[in-house]
Amino acid sequence: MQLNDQHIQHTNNNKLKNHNENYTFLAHKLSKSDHNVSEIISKLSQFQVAIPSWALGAGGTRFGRFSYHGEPSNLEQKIEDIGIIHALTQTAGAVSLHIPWDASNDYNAIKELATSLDIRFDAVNSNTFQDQEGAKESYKYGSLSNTSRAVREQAIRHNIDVIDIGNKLGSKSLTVWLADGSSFPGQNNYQTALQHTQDSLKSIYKHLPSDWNMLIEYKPYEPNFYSTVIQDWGTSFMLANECGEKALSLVDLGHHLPNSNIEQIVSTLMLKGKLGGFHFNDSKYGDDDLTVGSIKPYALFLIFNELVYGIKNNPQNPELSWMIDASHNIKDPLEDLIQSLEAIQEAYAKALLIDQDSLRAAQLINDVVQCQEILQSAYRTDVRPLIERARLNSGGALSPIDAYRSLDIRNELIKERGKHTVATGL
Ligand code: LRH
Ligand code: MN
Repeated sequence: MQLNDQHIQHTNNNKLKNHNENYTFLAHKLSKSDHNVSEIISKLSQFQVAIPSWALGAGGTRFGRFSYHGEPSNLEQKIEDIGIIHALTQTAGAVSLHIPWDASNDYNAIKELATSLDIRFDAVNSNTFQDQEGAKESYKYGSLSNTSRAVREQAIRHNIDVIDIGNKLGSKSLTVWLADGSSFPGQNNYQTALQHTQDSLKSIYKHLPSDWNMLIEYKPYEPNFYSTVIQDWGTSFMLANECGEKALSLVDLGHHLPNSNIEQIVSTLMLKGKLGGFHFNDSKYGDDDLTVGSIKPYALFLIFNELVYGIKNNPQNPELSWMIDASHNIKDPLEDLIQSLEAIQEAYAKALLIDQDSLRAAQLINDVVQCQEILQSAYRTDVRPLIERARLNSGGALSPIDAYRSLDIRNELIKERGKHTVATGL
């Protein structure tokens, strides 16, 4: 199923008047306080977030999985679904693939389809946390950190194959997340495991094309429940430094112990020029992979405050990969992703309204109250008319969720694909 301009315009018609009134009021208010509204709109339009190919079907847990019917059953249909999200939101112009879940025998055709839908390929993800049919070695006790050289070499080989696939598609970065760790005290020799991981990452790093990055994703626990080799930002940062300038840290918002100050981690990595990108999601307890901004929207806003500051003041940090990593257990995956995109755009737009100079001045004289006033006046601004205008300017829907429902897209997909298709992924 593909959407065209008529589909979108049809859903916008009865919303334009209300949008124009709200936008005119807000734009007038913001220009009075010297905000460059058209610059903010263009930044929002240029801001493209990669959709995880593994989150277009219903997710699940060990306690169960409830299908959503009409799920994509191959990579082409996954790209089409991202095309639908992008047509509606105009901010999902990229996909992050996961190999072998997205293995294909015709990557040229995949690239052509994606290009026709104005979708580019962001980071490609390797997978050494599951054993593949017919694989010689098992990752049960780890991959790049495994005590067995044969297992480590199989995992290194896989990452090199993933780079080759990414190269065919025009991707420019490899994401490495390792489940490697232990579930019981005494199970692992931590130093040996870390040394093996470092040496293995260096072997992979040697195969990175000159214009590529390697994004090292950290996580404190799960599926191992006592220790994880790449457990936190410090370990990822250390390994990235050991590998070289093309190795960077990837911040998955769900990969932090409760109450971690993630925006401080972001600011530190940017200052050191080692922040590679994000896996946006939200969580209440663990790596819950919930809709972005659904639990802690203020924390997301504070992260974007550090990003706006860093993008302006840290030229040493490379361009960032903006990606979602979520799992949809009870919501329609496409609606869930649309809500996540909206929350990301909202946090970014509110952060762009922060008067950074006044905040800096208040920080310098330790006017703590004023610092909070400056932050929260931006956070309390309803920026939705700005996001709507950015979408409208790019040919998107004023309200993507309303459009998705009024166009009855889920039922159209079920008509096309049937009720029993299952998407590869988590
Ligand atoms: C691990 C993770 C990683 C992906 C997987 C799908 O929790 O965040 O980014 O490989 O989810
Ligand atoms: Mn992730």
